Amino acid sequence: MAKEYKRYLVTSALPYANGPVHIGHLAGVYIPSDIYTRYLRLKGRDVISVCGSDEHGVPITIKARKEGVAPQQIVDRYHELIKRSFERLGMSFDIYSRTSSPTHAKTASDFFRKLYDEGKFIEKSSEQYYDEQAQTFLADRYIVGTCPKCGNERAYGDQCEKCGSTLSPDELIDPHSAVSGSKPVKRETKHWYLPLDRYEEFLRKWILDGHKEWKSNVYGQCKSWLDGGLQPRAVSRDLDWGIPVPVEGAEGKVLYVWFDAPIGYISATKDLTPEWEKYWKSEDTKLVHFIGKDNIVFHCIVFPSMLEAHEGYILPENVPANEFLNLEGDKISTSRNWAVWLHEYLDEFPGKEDVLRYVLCANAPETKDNDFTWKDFQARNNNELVAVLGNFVNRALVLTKKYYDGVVPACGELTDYDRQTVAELSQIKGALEHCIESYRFREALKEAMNFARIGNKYLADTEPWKLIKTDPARVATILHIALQITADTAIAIEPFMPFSAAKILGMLGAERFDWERLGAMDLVPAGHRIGEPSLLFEKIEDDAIRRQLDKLAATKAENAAAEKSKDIESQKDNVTFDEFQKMDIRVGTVLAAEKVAKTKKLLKLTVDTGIDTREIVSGIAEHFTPEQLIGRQVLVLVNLEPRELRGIVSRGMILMAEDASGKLRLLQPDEAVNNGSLVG
Ligand code: B3M
Ligand code: ZN
Repeated sequence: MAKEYKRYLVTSALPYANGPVHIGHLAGVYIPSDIYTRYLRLKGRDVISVCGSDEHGVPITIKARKEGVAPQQIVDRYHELIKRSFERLGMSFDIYSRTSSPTHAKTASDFFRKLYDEGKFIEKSSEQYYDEQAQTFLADRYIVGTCPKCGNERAYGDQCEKCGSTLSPDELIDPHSAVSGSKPVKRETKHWYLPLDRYEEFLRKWILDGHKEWKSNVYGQCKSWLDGGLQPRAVSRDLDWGIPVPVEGAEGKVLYVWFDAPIGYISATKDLTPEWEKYWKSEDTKLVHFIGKDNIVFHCIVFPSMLEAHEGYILPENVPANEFLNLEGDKISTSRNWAVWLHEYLDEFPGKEDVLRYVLCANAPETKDNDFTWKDFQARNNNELVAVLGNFVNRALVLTKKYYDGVVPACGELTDYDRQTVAELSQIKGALEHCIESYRFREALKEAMNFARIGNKYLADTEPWKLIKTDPARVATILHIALQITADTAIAIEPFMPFSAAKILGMLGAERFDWERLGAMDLVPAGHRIGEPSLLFEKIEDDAIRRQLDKLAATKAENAAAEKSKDIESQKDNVTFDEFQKMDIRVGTVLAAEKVAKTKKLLKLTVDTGIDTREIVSGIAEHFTPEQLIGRQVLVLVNLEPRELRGIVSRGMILMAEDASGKLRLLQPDEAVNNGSLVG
């Protein structure tokens, strides 16, 4: 028997205030969160929904540096834009706060200080990368280099966006500063670490034993994190933007953004209600975190360990993280401007907030990554919203207006078909509630739409517009029933499409209906006068979609041009002839080649360099098959320091050039020469 909760606390991932919100954020986090919250309110539950801007962290400071402004200006700009966009889309948070607020600063530093005073941190000095030009330590996104897992040359010090691996700066190959581009040096610095390894047992018990019901993508990721063994994680950074570490001698150090941000849920609740502890510290509260899959480790491993260490807080009952939404077959990317930005959508499709809510719910990446296409957006609007929901509501209202001057007709004798239809409708509420309460919002939306689907079929099967001449009494019954189904539709779609639900209520001349009456057939009594019918949805024409596709094509072209200009690197500093002489480049022949297991980009080559036969690992698997390379002569930098890649000692580098399309090309003598021939 599911536990009964007195109240609900719903959190939604705090969007970084370094850019606008896009459809990936909405489909992954905010639409499901809003559906769930609206539903709980309609059920009369005591529920609060908190969100806010995540305003610290390196991405914000990098953007501020790029624009030559203070970080506060960046977060002020985007906090307002995000907050306003959410409001326009009908996101019904009870509070949309921000982590640069005074309440948050105090809450986060008090939280840290309690763990510090109770000795819950490990204090450790270590060598960290430091940029002598910019005079700053290089944490997270401040340092870039080659990903050891996939060869991506633009991996960050904390994460590789290409393969999704979590990295540490020391793992990067050829690290350099994202601030000045210079090669960093190592410098000693002290930080505080949360010893996650000490919480492994607690986490195993709480998640792996206690929450087998969690979505498999979430449970699976937690299991692999735990099976991989947890390491102590630094919870402070050498940065001048963030919440100062509240410890003597910690000048120039701030809380790590992923330590401070989740505490933002608590500070937002404090700003919302003086009774915040009722929500955060009582076992009668059900806490649910809505997030995207890249945030699972922070919400299921790190934050719960912090709460456990602090004591007194409840833990999330569920974390129904969604996977990622792609756009026209490509990963959504803020940096590449490959996105549909919410504020632009709202400007370009005025009055179509519910269309976006509907499509992003119907297509939500609930169990696997999914793809948003403008064609599908248009099809769902035209074939589902216009042709089913809009058409049904419009016919029920217009025919009532036409035949009864807008007064709801009395219901006569029911036929078997009427009774069968009413019975079918009475099944939907239970199915709809079960889907929402198990976070399956795509299926829930289909259930909600069944009222309109069945209503549409009911009118098509009974054809009142034909009967009106021969059997007006029957038409009165049909339209009486159709109007009840219209009212049921307004109730059912409110969590998903609140704007359309309100419009239907207005056209019915009704205030609102109690959710528990969903499926009833006596919502709009005979004699009641309905309002003026109007179209709920309008068709989206091809030219509107063409404009969006042209916009994306222009973005793609800009990115390609930027890539090209980025790739024509400016000339490096001059070198002396003696320095050049140090490079030992030879002609060699590839004797064997094979893919490196569990990587997408790496090949292991066996090369006869004329000096010896050696193994060289090269990030060219996406450009060449092993078969294409065997027997080919190549240019090899043979005196490059050996380095270990995926357990293979690579001794040298194969020289390549990238063509205009970005494909790598071999460099080789135009005629066969002896292996070992010097290149100079
Ligand atoms: N700011 C959003 C992200 O990783 C991140 C969420 C914080 S929730 C506490 O996209
Ligand atoms: Zn990678």
